[in-house]
Amino acid sequence: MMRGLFITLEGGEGTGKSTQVRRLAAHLRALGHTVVETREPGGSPGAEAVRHVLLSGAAEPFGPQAEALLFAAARADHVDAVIRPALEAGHIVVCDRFLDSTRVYQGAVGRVPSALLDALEATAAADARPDLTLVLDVPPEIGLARAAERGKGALADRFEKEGATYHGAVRAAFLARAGAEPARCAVVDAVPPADEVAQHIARIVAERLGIAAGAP
Ligand code: Z5A
Repeated sequence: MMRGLFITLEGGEGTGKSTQVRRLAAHLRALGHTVVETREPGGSPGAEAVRHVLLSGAAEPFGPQAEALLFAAARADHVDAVIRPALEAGHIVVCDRFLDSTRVYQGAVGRVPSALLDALEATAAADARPDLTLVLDVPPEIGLARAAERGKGALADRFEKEGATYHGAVRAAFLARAGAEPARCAVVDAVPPADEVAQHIARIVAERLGIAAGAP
């Protein structure tokens, strides 16, 4: 049985997930918890190798279904090597993207059938399910401008290079998932400055998970 807490941050490009994963982890550590910060695709040596294949665009010609299989392969390694051991040790895991990203990018936008995604999820994640998912929301033009500013000079990756229509569909699909699972998900307005967003997230985590100083 898993004893820790599993928090995921989701949302489109440049919504500030990585920034807020760091802030939330620091906040929880300051409260005395042991926190594992991680990300997808990646988070374990095997999954980081698959990340490179996915974000370089090497798998794109094979289509969204093949990409879904690769995201699942990376996830299986990440869950086995990092997430499950941390939860079993009673730690808090804060993860930048997880199952909802597959449902949005490969499912809602890539049109991979949900029966296949159900099967991949059962195999790759099994019982490692988020206790709380924070869906960071910004209009795509703001997110893309932030990502462009951060990555100035670098080539856009497989997903960054998609246009505004694509990123609008991603945003709508994340909001739909949050609306369908309100007990697990909370939508966070991620337009305000990062400090404000971090405070909002800390309040949600306290309210939803009852996390205070001491044990999670
Ligand atoms: N993907 C998938 O298709 N299926 C899956 O199952 C999974 C993933 C797991 C991973 O890309 C891609 O894989 C992803 C979906 C797909 N592609 N997309 N799009 P990634 O890991 O390389 O990138 P990302 O997850 O999209 O994150 P990101 O673009 O790197 O952005 P972010 O983490 O959300 O934001 P950030 O790095 O924290 O902030 C971006 C910039 O904005 C930075 O300069 C910050 O200083 C700034 N920032 C942050 N917050 C603020 C606020 N509040 N105000 C102003 N500026 C801010």
